[in-house]
Amino acid sequence: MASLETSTHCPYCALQCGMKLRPVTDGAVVEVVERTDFPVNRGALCGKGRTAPAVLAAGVRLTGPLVRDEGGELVPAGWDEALERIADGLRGTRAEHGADAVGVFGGGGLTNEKAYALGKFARVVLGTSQIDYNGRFCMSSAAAAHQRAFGLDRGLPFPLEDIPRTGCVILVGSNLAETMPPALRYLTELRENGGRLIVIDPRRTRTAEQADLHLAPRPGTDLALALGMLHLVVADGRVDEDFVRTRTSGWDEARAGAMAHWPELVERLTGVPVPQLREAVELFCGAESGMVLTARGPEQQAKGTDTVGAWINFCLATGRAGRPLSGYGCLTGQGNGQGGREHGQKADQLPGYRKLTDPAARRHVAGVWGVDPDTLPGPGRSAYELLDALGRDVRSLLVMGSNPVVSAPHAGHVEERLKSLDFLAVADVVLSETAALADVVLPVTQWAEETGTTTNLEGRVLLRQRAVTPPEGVRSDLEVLNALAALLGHGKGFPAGPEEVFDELRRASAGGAADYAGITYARITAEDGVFWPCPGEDHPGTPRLFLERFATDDGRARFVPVTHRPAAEETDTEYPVVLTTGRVVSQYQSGAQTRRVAELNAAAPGPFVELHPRLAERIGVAEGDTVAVTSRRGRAVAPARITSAIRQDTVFMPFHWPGEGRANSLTNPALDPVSRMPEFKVCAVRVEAAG
Ligand SMILES: Nc1nc2c(c(=O)[nH]1)N[C@H]1C(S)=C(S)[C@@H](COP(=O)(O)OP(=O)(O)OC[C@H]3O[C@@H](n4cnc5c(=O)[nH]c(N)nc54)[C@H](O)[C@@H]3O)O[C@H]1N2
Ligand SMILES: Nc1nc2c(c(=O)[nH]1)N[C@H]1C(S)=C(S)[C@@H](COP(=O)(O)OP(=O)(O)OC[C@H]3O[C@@H](n4cnc5c(=O)[nH]c(N)nc54)[C@H](O)[C@@H]3O)O[C@H]1N2
Ligand code: SF4
Ligand SMILES: [Mo]
Repeated sequence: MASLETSTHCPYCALQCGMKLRPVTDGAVVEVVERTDFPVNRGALCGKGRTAPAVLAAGVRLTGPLVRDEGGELVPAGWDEALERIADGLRGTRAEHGADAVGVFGGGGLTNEKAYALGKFARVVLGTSQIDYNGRFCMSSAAAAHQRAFGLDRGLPFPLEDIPRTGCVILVGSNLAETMPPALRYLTELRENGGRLIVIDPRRTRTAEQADLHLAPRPGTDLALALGMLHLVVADGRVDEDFVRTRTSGWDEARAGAMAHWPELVERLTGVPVPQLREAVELFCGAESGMVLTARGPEQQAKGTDTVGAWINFCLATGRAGRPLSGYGCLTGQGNGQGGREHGQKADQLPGYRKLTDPAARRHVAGVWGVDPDTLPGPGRSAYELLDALGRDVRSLLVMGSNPVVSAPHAGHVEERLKSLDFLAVADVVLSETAALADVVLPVTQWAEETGTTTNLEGRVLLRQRAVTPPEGVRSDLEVLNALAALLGHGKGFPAGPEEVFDELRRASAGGAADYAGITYARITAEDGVFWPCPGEDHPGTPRLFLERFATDDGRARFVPVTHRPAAEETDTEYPVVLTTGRVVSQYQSGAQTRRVAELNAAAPGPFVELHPRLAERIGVAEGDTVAVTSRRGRAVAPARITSAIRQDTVFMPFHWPGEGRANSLTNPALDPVSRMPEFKVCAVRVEAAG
C-alpha cells in the first residue's frame, strides 16, 4: 500500500509539518500517516493537522457555487452563472466608479501560485491598486522591521534545527506550545543541551512553563522592556563594540534611545521587576550565542514595528546577529505566511518581494506579464483601511482565503462595511461567516485535492501534492482566476496548472529579494524543500542569511532609533482592564475550518474570558459564569476561565469564534504607522458579571 501514500504538508500553520496521506475506501477520503523523514516535524503533528481530512467531507465543505437570489437567499447555481455574476459585478463597478472601486482581499494560507496569480489578476485584469491580504494582520510589523534593519525580510534567518544549539533564546509573545506544538521540541532540546530559555508573555502559558525565566509585562509595553534590557547591556559594559563597529550603522542614536529608558522607569511601565530584567540580560549575555524570536504578542501592536526594531537593536548591540547560531527571527504564522508576503498580494508589492514603486521592478515584472509598465497601478490601501473603505470608495470585493467577519479588528464595523458593498464574491472551501454575506460563493479545492507550493516559517519552499480527486462541482482558485480573467477579456496569462504558474513566478521573482528562480517542483521533492534566495538551478539555496553581510546597500545592519510610547488606547476609570487576544491549540484562526471538526470542537468548544482570581473576585464571578467584556467598540460575552497564570490587570480572549463571544467585536483598529498592523494585542475594556 505504501506506493499509494502521498507526501505532503499540513493545511494550517507556518510550521508546514510534513505528513503522508493514504486513501481509504474509495479514494475520495484520506487518512493522515506519519512522515518521519521530513526534518521540521519528524512525524509529529498537532491535533489540527491530524484531523485536517475531516474538512474534506461533503456536508462539511462547499460542493457547488451559491448565488444570492431575489429573495436574498443563497441558493445553488451552476459555475457558468456564478462566474458570470462575478464578472458582471466587477465589470459594473469598474464602469461606474473606476478600477480602484474594485477590491481584492487575499490570504496568507494561499499557496505561492495562488498568491502570485491573485496579485497579477488584480493589477492586470482588474487594473486596481486595491488589493491587500490578512498577512497584514499577522507578521507585517516584523516584516517592516526586518526590512528596515537588515534590508530583507525572511522570518527566520536560520533553520529551526539551529535553535537547540544556541546558548539562550528569548521568546517574545509566542505561545509555541499551543500554536506550533511540534516545534516545542526545539526548545526542549535547547534546554537539554544546557541552553537557556526566557519567555516574555503577560500570561504564564504552556510555553512559559518551559522557561528558565518568565517575564510577564503588561500588554503593550514590550518596547519599553526591550529598551530597558538594552539600557542594562550598555550600563554593564556588555556591548559587542567590535561587532557594532564592523557590521552595523546608527548605533549612537539607538544607544541614546535606550539610555533614556532606565530600569526603574521600565519596571514602572511594564510591571517587570528590575532584578528580573537584570537576570534576563545576564542569562542572554552570559551565553556564547543567542537568539531573540518574536511572534504576535509584541508585533500586533500599534507600535509593533518599533518594538521589533528594539529587539533587533538588542541583538545587534550584543553581537547576536549575522553570526552562526545567533540572530533575530520572527515566527511567521499562516501556512504560507512567508511566501504569501513575497509575490504580490500585498498592497505595495510585486513578485519576488519587489516594490510597486520601484521603476526597475515594474519594468521587470511587466516584462514577464507582457504588459506596459505604465499600466500597472500604484500601491493601494492596507487590509484594515481597505475593509474600512468598503461601500464607500471600494464598492465591489473579491475575497480569497480570509474570513474577516471573525478575524478583522473592530469586526462589527467591518461586518457592516461588507454588508454595504454593491457586490461581494467569496471563494472558500466552507461557508465561512464572510462567505455567508456574499452575493456569490465559489467552492474551491483544498490542500489534499490540489498541488502547490508554500514557504514555511524558515523560508523553506515546500511542495504540497494532490492526494485525492476533489468532488465534482469544486474548482481550484487557479481555475477560478483563469475563468474570471477570460470572462474579463484576458484569455491568456492565467494558466490553471500550478506548475505552469510556479514557473512564471520563478521568472517574475528572478533577481528580486525573494528569488525563487532556481527552485523547481522536482528539486523541492528531492531536497526536503529549498530555502530562498535560490537564484539558479545549480544554487544550493540559502538556509542561513547574513553571515557575511546584511542585505543593505553597504552590507551593514541598521540600528533604528526607537523610544517607548503608550498603547493607542490606555485604561481609565471607565475601561480599567487591558484586553489581549490570541489562540488556543485546538482551533485555527477564524475557526472556519477547525470549528467544523468534531474532535477539535470537543477540545475547544467555545470562547472564554481568561481572568485572574483577584479580578474575578472583584467583579463577583466564579469559574464558568458568563462575563461581559465591553470596549469603546463593542461588547462580547463568554464564560469565565479563572487562572492565576494571567496578570491581574489583564484579560485574555481567543479570537476563533463569531457571534456573542467574538473577541474582535472589542479590538482596536489603531494602526502601526509603518506596517499598518492593527493593535489586536491591547485595548481597554470593562469586565463585568453578565446578568
Ligand atoms: N492553534 C493554533 N495555532 C496557530 C494559529 C491558530 O489560530 N491556532 N494561527 C497561526 C498563525 S496565523 C499565527 S500568526 C501564529 C500565532 O502564534 P502566537 O504568536 O504564538 O499566538 P498568539 O496566541 O496570538 O500570541 C502569543 C502570545 O502573545 C501573548 N501576548 C499578548 N499580548 C502580549 C503583549 O503585549 N506582549 C507580549 N510579549 N506577549 C503578549 C499572549 O498571551 C499569547 O500567549 O499561530 C499559528 N498557529
Ligand atoms: N483578535 C485577534 N484577531 C486576529 C489575530 C489575533 O491574534 N487576535 N490574529 C490575526 C492573524 S495573525 C491572522 S493570520 C488572521 C487570520 O484570520 P483569517 O484571515 O480569517 O484566517 P482564516 O480563518 O485562516 O481564514 C481563511 C479562510 O480561507 C479559507 N481557505 C482556506 N484555504 C483556502 C484556499 O486555499 N483558498 C480559498 N479560497 N480559501 C481558503 C478558510 O476556509 C477560511 O474561511 O487573524 C487575525 N485576527
Ligand atoms: S503544528 Fe501547524 S503545521 Fe504542524 S500539524 Fe499543527 S497546524 Fe499543522
Ligand atoms: Mo497569523
